[in-house]
Amino acid sequence: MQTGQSHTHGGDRVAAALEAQGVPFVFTLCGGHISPILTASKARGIRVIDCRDEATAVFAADAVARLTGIPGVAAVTAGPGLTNTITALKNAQLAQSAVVLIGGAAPTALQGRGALQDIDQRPLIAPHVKRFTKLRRVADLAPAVAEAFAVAREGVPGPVCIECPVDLLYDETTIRGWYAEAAGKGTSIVDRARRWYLTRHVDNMFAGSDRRTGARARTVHPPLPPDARIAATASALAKAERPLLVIGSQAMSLAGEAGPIAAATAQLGIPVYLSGMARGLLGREHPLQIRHARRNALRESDCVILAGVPCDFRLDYGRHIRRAATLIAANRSSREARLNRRPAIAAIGDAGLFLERLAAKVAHGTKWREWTASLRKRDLDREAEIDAQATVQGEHVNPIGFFRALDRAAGGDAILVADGGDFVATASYIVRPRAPLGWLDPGVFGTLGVGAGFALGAAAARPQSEVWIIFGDGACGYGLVEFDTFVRHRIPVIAVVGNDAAWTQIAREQVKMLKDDVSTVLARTDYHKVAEGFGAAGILVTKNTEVPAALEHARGIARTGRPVLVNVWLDRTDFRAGSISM
Ligand SMILES: Cc1ncc(C[n+]2csc(CCOP(=O)(O)OP(=O)(O)O)c2C)c(N)n1
Repeated sequence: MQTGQSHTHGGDRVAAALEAQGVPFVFTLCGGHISPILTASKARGIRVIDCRDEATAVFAADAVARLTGIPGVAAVTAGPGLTNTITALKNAQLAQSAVVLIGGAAPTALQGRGALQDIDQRPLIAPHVKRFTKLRRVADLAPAVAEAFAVAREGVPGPVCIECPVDLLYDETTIRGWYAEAAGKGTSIVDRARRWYLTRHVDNMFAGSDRRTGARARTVHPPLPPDARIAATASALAKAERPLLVIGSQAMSLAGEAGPIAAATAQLGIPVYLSGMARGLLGREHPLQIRHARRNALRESDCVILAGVPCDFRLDYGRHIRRAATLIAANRSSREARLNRRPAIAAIGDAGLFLERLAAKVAHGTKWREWTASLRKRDLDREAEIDAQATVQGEHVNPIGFFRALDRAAGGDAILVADGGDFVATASYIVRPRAPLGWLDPGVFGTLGVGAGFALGAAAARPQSEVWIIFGDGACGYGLVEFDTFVRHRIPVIAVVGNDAAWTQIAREQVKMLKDDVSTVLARTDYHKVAEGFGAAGILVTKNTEVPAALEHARGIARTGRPVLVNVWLDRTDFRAGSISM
C-alpha cells in the first residue's frame, strides 16, 4: 500500500510502515539509538511494551507471530541490545517464526570509528535471520520495513532484521545540525575537506526523502502443495490399512486457517498425533486424537503422513517409521521434508493447506475404525496408569496429580506456555490444550527462558485468554524479572513454578551416569515472594490438598488484571525416568 504521507523524522517513517502493516504492538527495551521509533510508534497508537531483557522482546514477538500468523515486532538498541537477542532470534529461526527485529546502530559516519556500542552487527545477526538489511538512506526505511514483513512470512517463515542507524531516525534539521557541529568552522584544507565530505554524506542520507512515497507492501501467498502430490497421497490412503497422521508446528503457519485445518483433519478420519503448536488443534478430546505410545503406532502404521513435522530428534530421526510404510511429507521446506528419511511423496508447500486440500479429495470417514479403536484402547490403558500415579501421596505435591488438577482448572480459552525440563515434559503428557494455538513451547532449539516473553506476547495477542506459564524452577530464573513488566503493563499471567530445588532433567541422567550432581542443585527458593516484590501476587503450595483451591485462587487474581505466581513444592517422581535430553 501507498502511505503517501509526510513524516517528522525517520523514526516516524518506520512507525508509519509498521502501522501500514497493521502492527498493534512493538516489544522493546529502550536505547538512545531507537528512541524516535518508539516515540513515533506510541504517537501512532501502536502499543509499546517495554520489557527487562531484549531476549524477552524477541520471544514476545515470536509468540505474536505464532498465534496470529502476522509477524511480531521487536525493537532493540545497537550493540549489546542486538547481541542480547541472539538466542531468541535463533529460537525463532529454528521454530520458523516470522519475527521482524528492528535494531539500532551507530551514526552512519561514525561506524568503525569507535562510537558508542558500535560493532559490525551483520556477522553476528545475519546467520540467525532470513535477511539482514543495513540501511544507509532515510528514503529506504519504510520500504525496508514493508519488505521485511514479506520476507519473514514467505516460504519457510523466519526472523528478519533491519539495522537502522540513529542518524536516519531524527529529523533532517537536527541531523544537519549535528553534522555541521562535527564538521566545525575551521578554515584549514583538512577542515574544509571534512566539511565537504560530511555535507555530501548527509545529502546522500536524505536523498529522495522528500518524495511523498510510502512503503509498498508485497502480497505474500502461502506456497500451495502441488495437486499431483495431493492426488498421489489420496491414492496411497485408498490402499492403506493403518494410516497415521502426525501434525506439527509448521502446519499452523497460517494461524488464521486453524479452524479449517481442524475441520479437514477431523474429516480425514485418520488417527492423529499432534505436536508442538498443533497441540490443541482438535480441542481437548477428539476420537481421532491419540496421545500416547507414538513410537509403537509409527512402527505399526503402513502409511505415515507427516504434516509440517521433520524427522528430527522429536520423531527419533524417523527411525520408528517402517521402511515398508508409505511415507508422505508435507512441508514448506524441501530440506525438512527429506530430513533423515526420504518420503515416497514429498508435497512441498503449506502443510495446513495440504490437509485442507487432501480432505476435499478423501472422505474415508470410518474406514479405519478398528485401527483407530486399537490405538485408543492403548491410550485409555495408559491414562488409567497415569491416574494411578497421580494419586500417590508423598511429603509435598505430586507433579502428575498437579497437572491433572491444572487440566481441570484452566479456562476453555487458556494458552499454556511451557518453559522447563521434566516439569514441562510431564505437563505435555498430561495437560490437554483446549483449542488450536493453545500451547506454546520453544520448539526444536529447546531454549530455556522462553516463558516470560512468550506469555507477554500471548497475552498481548489474545487479551481475552487466560495465559498460564508452566515453569521449571530452573527455567523461571531467566524470566522472573519480567514480573515487573507484567505488573507495569497489567498482563495477568498465571505462572506455576514446579519447585523441586533442582535442574532435574539434567540431574536425573548426570547423577545416574556420572554419580555427581554438581551444578544441578537449586534451593527451595521463595519464588512467590520474588513475584510479590515486583507487585504481583504470590501463592505457596506445599501439599496436594492445597492445589485445587490455589489454582482457583490464582485464576481469580488474574481475572482482576493482576499477575500471579504459584510456587509449587514438588515431590520427586520417577515418571520421567529413562528419558534423556540430547
Ligand atoms: C538456555 C538453556 N540452557 C540450558 C539448557 C539445558 N537444560 C535442559 S533441561 C534443563 C533443566 C531444567 O530444569 P528446570 O527448569 O528446573 O525443570 P525441571 O527439569 O527441574 O523440571 C537444562 C538446564 C537448555 N535447554 N537451555
